[in-house]
Amino acid sequence: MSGLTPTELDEFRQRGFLVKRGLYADADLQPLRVAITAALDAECDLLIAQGAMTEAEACCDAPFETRFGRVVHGLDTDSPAQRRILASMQDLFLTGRVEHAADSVAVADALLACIRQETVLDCVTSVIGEDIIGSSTFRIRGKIPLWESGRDQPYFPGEVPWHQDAGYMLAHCDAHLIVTCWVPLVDATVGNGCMHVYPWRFDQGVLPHYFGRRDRYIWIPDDHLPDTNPVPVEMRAGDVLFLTNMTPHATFDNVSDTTRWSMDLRYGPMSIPNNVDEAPESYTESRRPDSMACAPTEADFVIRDSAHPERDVVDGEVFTEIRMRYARQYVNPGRGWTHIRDR
Ligand SMILES: O=C(O)CCC(=O)C(=O)O
Repeated sequence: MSGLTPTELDEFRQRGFLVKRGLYADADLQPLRVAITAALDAECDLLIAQGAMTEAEACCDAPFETRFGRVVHGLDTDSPAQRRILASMQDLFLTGRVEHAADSVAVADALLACIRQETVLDCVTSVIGEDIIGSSTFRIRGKIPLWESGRDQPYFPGEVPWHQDAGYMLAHCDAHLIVTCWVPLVDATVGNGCMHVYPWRFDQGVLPHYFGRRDRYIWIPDDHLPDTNPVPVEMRAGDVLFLTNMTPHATFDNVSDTTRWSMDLRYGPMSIPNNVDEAPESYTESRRPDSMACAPTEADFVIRDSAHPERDVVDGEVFTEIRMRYARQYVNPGRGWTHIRDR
């Protein structure tokens, strides 16, 4: 049976999270792993050609699970080569703000295939209906072993503190249920930084977030977290964790020797405020926030429009073009969270 069963749907509604095992087969994820590896190869080749890195430091023979962490840890801390590798690999989801050494369409193609995976879309359809907008705030993350948390750069490798995805979106979007699918590309364990969640219904709403961390993440301080126990969610590669935009979640330091690769994908109903077909220039400082897309600095795209299937984005090149249109769109009024020192 495709999609969520009534029991699963009920569980998702009551707890705000649900794990579906094996929605992606290994062969579904492999093209993305290959594209990530090719992107890392290209960055290393460029740095080797510039004399900023040695062949040995590129760790070409290391397996996918360990290579990225070994490359980063093998380079001098905060050296230009280490910063470059981190910045480019952090931007695998393509903001257009980093010039990649590799052809980025390869990653876009593989990622789009994962976003459009039928088994996943069927489950998303069970929650929000069959007409679906892809929110561009999807990410590919490599959480590196033993990365010092809270460094100045907002790099993904360290911990991602407690937050709700709604905390990052504009406030008028709180009324809309947006589904996050968190998918590990390698097995995710407590040791390598799996997801932790608090059971929390969508209608329980947004908790106070603060800013002021060196790594620039916003977060929910401990005394505002739900009065229950968080749940560590260990998963195999290809399992999918479904969350709502209100589910508090976090990931902590990776104390293993593998890099915890994952992707987080976001799906909204067609009724969600979005920027499909909007010119990025229409985002000006004077525009009313409640007329904006939920995440205004990144381009949304149509995943499924049953009345107009020609609008569906199915091609990696088109997908990349849509993303790139928003590469210089920085206007985001935010939601006015408080700095931690003013608490
Ligand atoms: O993958 C991670 O480490 C954190 C992901 C996350 O917090 C999110 O998808 O909102």
